[in-house]
Amino acid sequence: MIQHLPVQLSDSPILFAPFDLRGLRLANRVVMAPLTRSRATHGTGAPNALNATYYAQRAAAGLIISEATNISPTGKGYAWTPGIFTAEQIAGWRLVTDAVHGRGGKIFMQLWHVGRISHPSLQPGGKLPVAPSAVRPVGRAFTETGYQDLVTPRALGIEELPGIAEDYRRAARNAITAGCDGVEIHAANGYLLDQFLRDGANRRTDAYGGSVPNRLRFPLEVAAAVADEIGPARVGIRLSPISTVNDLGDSNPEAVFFPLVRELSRFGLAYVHVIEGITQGPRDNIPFDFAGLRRLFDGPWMANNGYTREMAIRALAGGYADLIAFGRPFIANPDLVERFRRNAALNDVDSERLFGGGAEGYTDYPALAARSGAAETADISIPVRVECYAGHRGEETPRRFYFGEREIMVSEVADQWLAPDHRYFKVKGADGAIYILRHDVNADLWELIMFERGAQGTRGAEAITR
Ligand code: 8OZ
Repeated sequence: MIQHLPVQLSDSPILFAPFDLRGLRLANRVVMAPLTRSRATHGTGAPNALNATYYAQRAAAGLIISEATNISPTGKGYAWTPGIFTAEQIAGWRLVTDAVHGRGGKIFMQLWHVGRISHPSLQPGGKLPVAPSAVRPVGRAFTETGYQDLVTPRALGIEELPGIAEDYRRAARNAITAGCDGVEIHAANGYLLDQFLRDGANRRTDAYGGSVPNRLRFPLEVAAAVADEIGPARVGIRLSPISTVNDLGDSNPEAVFFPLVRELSRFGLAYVHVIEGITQGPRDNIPFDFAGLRRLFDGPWMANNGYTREMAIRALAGGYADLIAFGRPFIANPDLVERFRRNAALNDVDSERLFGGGAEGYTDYPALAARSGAAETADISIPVRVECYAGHRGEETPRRFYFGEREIMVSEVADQWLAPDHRYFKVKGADGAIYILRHDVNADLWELIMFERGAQGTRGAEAITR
């Protein structure tokens, strides 16, 4: 029996339209931005089960970009950040990628070398951090014993650069071995590659400093090495042309970033990810032509910095961006996609618990409570692959579905409802559980939105992945 339900439908289908990221199908346009949380295993820098839970909770994002991840011991600049240069770290990341994929998500790893934004206590042998030039940044490093002043770094010799490009290449390979869908090269926020790009930190007089082509050289060599190693379609890059964080700036940002993006456009990369304005800060009234920058790149464009749901819809609908990355909203709202879908209120971030510590302020942010009424009980939203047969009126009816590796045979369609843009199916699985599947008929996207296992009385996403 088919009923029409008064379902509150989304006014923003563009946010939830799938996206083809150079062959990788993303369920929607809402990206989880890279977010440093400093909760990797102490001593080893390997991700752990708590980290896997945190990422799995956020797997309804169209794409997760991992927290910045050290490509080498000298690339590290913050206490308890994860790495991707040891077997233990690769195994730790496998926990994360399996958990994300098990919930139908996709994940890229952000590859990070901090350059001068470090401290001897975080460096192998207590040595000085390295940078393009021996220019001391103003600021403090987050060390295991608290904040300490940044120091004057050691300028890299030209003969050392191929080794660092090789570290990026190996890290990219390791990320793929760990199960990541791709990598994002961190060339933003005043870290090593950004230090080469901008003249506030690059005072070199060799082939890697001075003119704009020289300052682009090392970042482009790294992009080429990583793209060569894992294929350009699995490589994104993050830029922050006018951000002043980590004491970095440039005397003429458009003169640097326009040619850079023009060059990157030749690679066939997965995407360019741009932080507009000052990272975590103001984004308006800043003289930089981001729309002009976007036009120079022939490929997917990801925008970031202080976007709201409405700003994101406008940027996507206007054709400026293909994907929008959300940072702090994703820290506080594991179900951010569902909240955007319902246009629901967002939790606030607990700023005291951003870096270091355990589950508090990390995996304990509440998801929306379930509502009553079949179509409104969407306390989970897991993209699923559904195989159908033609029902008695020729309409598609689920026969079986998969989330991650798990296959559920449908033994009975107990009920179904129609809404203007969606169809809902209440089905009984061969495992005895009741599932509600939602089909977005315009986007041809299926999601599992509700789960009940009668005997145990458990329901929701936790029960499904158990
Ligand atoms: C905040 C705290 C620590 C690191 C960045 C990786 O700015 C970071 C970061 C941000 O890109």
